[in-house]
Amino acid sequence: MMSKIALAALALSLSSMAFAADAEAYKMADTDQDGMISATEAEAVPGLVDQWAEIDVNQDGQVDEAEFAQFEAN
Ligand SMILES: [Ca+2]
Repeated sequence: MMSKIALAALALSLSSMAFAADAEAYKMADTDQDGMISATEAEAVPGLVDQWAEIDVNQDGQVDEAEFAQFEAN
């Protein structure tokens, strides 16, 4: 039986692994490395263009890392 502390530590390490994977995917998608994913860059990411209007929460025509993390979480 795992202690609550061990479970909490496990949950924390799993969530930071998921975050690292998101950050890696984000870097891959940001082909010009300007820190934002443009609509053009999004065309290379499966599913991203389809959900663009929902993902681009602030409607600035770019997807930032927080918006992308939300997309990855769905
Ligand atoms: Ca970019």
